[in-house]
Amino acid sequence: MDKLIITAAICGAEVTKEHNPAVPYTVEEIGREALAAYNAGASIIHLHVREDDGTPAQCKQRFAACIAEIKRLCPDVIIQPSTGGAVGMSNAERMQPLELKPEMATLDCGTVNFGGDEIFVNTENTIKEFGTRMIELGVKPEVEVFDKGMIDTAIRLERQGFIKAPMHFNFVMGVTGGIAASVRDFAYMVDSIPAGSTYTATGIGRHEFTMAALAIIAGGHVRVGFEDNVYLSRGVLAKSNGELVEKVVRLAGEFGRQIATPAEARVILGLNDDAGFNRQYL
Ligand code: KMH
Ligand code: ZN
Repeated sequence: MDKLIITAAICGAEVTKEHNPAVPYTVEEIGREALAAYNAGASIIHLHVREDDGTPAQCKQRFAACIAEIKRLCPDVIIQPSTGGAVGMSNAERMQPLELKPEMATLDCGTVNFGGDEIFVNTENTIKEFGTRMIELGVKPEVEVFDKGMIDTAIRLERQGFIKAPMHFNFVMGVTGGIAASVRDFAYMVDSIPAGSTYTATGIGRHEFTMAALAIIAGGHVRVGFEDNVYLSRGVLAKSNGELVEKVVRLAGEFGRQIATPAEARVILGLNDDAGFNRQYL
């Protein structure tokens, strides 16, 4: 079994300091949270950015500033900007961080309800546009799937040349409007991806660590972080993203799964392969 890649989604677009005062907004705070996650064992930082007042941002300049700060503090970590941004952003806004040629970025493979009137829109043409630009710029997509049908979409678009194989998926489970975070549905997702693919499991809210445990056992990888959950355990707020990563490391230790360094994660994900992915640091 491969070593375990831990991704820390340190910031998100929807969670705020009202949910947990440690949620980072400023460049300095984002650097602090990335470092805490990295020191605890994260090899990938999934990155959203904010204005200093917490407003979700997506501009290239803010991403560049945050990436520079993270690289200063943890030079070898893999940085994975979000192209999902926040609900309501235009495609042009969302694509901006790709121009910085990060090693990875998210590629959301379908539209999903986020509860109430919130809809996270990813039409087929959006996915094709983002996928094409990622191929042009040598960015490895993390294929974000909120339901099983999104896996089928990704497989179809890979066959049509909009995504390169082998694909790396992120099963986002337990979002309102998406697939449930159940053992049955986790197994269904794992069984549905093509041979040779890799995957990360993300459980939302109270499902964060149950999905992590399943992925640890099944040979997948794990994402945790304030974007998905702000609690260390029931009713106990995490003091930092580092605490959430530490808990995954403890769970992995109990099951005898070793933790991947960023260099090892690059090998597992094929980031060093001659597939046109960006190897240089920004
Ligand atoms: N904030 C959501 C609208 C991604 O990072 O690609 C989208 C999201 C997915 O978080
Ligand atoms: Zn995200």
